[in-house]
Amino acid sequence: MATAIHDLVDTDRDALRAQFRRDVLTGLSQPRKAIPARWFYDHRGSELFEEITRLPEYYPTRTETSILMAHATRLGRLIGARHHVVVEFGAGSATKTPLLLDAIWTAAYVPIDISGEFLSESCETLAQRYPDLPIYPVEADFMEGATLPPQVGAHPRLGFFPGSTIGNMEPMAATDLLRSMRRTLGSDSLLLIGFDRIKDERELVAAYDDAQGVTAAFNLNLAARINQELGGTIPLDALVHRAIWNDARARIEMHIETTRDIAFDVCGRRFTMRAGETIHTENSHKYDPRSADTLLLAGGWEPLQRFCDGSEKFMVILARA
Ligand code: AVJ
Repeated sequence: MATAIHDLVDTDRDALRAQFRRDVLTGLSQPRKAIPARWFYDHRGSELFEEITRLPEYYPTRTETSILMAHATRLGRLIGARHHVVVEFGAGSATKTPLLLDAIWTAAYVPIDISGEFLSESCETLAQRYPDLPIYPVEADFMEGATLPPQVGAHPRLGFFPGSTIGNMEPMAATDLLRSMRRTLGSDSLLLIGFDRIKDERELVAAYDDAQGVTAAFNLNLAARINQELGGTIPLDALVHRAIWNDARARIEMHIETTRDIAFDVCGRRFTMRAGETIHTENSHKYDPRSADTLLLAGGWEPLQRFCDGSEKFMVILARA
């Protein structure tokens, strides 16, 4: 029944590996060690993230889902009766996608994700639910500006960027990404994007430091991945997970902290860390309605409608190019 799934556009798995190596070596060589958050998502990391989305403390996924469910009809009316090519950035398991696909007219679906293996699995599931929908999976880092498969045709495009993934980027990078999405999608396009909201610090920190330790495992999986894929010798037993709220920058930061002085190799290069030193592994920026609108406008998108939950935890914004 997977006849509508077109071949995975696997542009550059080798390039991806080389980029991982570069990012890790560069990141560990800095005075303040930092590795970009996108490298969390190997197959194991993508699975752990799915587990995070089901944690009692991690409210974003279920809140965004409830927003999309509550406003599906209105969303459908706003988007209108034209068929759109839906392009999902960082599609992952694509669990929220049916909420959108059921509400609008879709000519084709283009999920873009950095983990091709994970992408193939989620496309199978979607293809069973939508046997007539053409699906064009693209394995790519959407941060690098993806090109759409030409077969998708000339329909207007609807970008779908749920989950508050935009929060991983610092404002300047977020602006660049929004502009690059506008270029990818064209001037006759819409964007449906999720933002996590600024809220009580305890609630935010709990969402990134859960009682079951799943987020800790997700964070530390990055070190395990470096050991496996880049011939690393990082002593995993010396590492602990940290999640802190940076109020000045309105973001949750995740770090991997070392409990003792350590020395290790990656790709034949030697690195040291003092006890208490960290590798900064993620930023998750939080927004209020104004800062989200300002960011969208700077990125070339005009906000049309904001959808929120009753507790003001999360928001989904529909914008046009
Ligand atoms: C997938 C980037 C939206 O920032 O909340 C979850 C990733 N990191 N728990 C987020 C994440 C730790 C997540 N995003």
